Amino acid sequence: MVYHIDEILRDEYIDKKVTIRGWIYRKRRVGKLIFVVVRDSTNIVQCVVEKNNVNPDNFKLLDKVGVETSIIVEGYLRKDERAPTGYEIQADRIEIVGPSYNFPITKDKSDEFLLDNRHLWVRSREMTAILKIRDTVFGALHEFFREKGYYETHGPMFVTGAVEGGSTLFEVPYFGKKAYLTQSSQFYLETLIYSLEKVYTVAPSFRAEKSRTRRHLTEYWHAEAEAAWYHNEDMMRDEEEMVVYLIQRVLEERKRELQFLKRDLEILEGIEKPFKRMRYEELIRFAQDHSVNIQYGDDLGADEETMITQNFDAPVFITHYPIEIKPFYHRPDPENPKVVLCHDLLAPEGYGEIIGGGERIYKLEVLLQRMEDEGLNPEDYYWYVDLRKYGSVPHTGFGLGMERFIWWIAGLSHIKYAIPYPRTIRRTKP
Ligand code: NSS
Repeated sequence: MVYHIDEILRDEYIDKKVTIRGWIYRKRRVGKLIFVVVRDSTNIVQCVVEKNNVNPDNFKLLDKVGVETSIIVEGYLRKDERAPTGYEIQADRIEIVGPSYNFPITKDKSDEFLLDNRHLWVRSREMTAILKIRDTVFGALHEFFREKGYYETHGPMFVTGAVEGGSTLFEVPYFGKKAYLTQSSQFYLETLIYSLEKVYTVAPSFRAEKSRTRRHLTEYWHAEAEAAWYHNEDMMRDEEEMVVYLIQRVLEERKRELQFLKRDLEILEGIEKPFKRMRYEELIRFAQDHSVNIQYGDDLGADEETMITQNFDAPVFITHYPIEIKPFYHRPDPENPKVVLCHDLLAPEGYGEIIGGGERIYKLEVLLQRMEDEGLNPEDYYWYVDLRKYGSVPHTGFGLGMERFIWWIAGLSHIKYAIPYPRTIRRTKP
């Protein structure tokens, strides 16, 4: 019977006949023996192939081929403390399926080389661990929203206007006209709450970010939600519940992968709701007290986020940003219209912003005034303005950068490791 490696690494399979298939991870010849460590998507196992036990041609071929050769091995499972995962397969049949010679990825390759060969590097045990964590996060996100009564929906990727300011729009030719790649599905989700009330989407967002930081991609996966009748605090409660849920699911399902990546689990295990809330003005004072060079009215840059959140050991919500540094759609605080009812969630340990969200302006006159202040033409946003004319309601939403989240949870050094094929300012291949 064909098994996945992880299934058979247990005492009940000792002396049983098993077949596994995978790729050669390591190989070494000792006299009449070849030790091959085989990996599949689940784990690795050592196989010992003795010359006289298998077909002579296959033995010869096995001796010649290199790592990443695909192979089928049949044999008896034995316990062996010296083998990397505690067991060994004593082979009596091997089959080389697809040989591999001179696999380009060897030890000590540069980061640039690994990125150029990402199509091969995704096979590494590091990337495999990260991709499994990513899978769990995406799955758990859908579980969370569905359980909470949100409907999944979708906005278009070709759009004609900016959500988060014009400077990071990618322009694309569109049959003789201009279109842009979406920065956020928010405005479309806002239209859909009038049908479904609570909606979410997981979709790519595109940002022509010129900055080269550890936290910016030009294409990233964006989980966004929007809910009718919600105020800022209502949404923050859903978000902290979501973050705790995602962490809990990753800890349940992917502890082994986190350990493989040497993630400090104690911090993750200690994260519970409610998260601390801090107003922007408090954050600025906190930052100044911790020698960060920042003034009231400044937006947080990547360096400031790193320095500030190195002092945190749990996520913190920052609310009430000055109106000038947030996009036009944010609802001014009725108690102090110089600030808006928004929230960013900053992850601890130097990771920084993972969520941006807030309450939206729902009164027509206020929206038109804010658009005028920002020099925007309401005609470009006619459908967004329409929502304030026909039964407008208070509503709130947010966007979570999926790679930012995975970057933090997996404790990675750069966001580019959180996605199979990163797109950055200098990279569109492979
Ligand atoms: O610009 S955001 O802060 N907010 C929005 O786009 C809102 N329109 C979302 C909403 O309310 N529906 O981006 C949201 C999150 C941000 O906190 C990051 O986690 C992530 O999107 N983000 C990014 N991730 C990776 N790379 C880049 N360049 C990036 N930009 C934002």
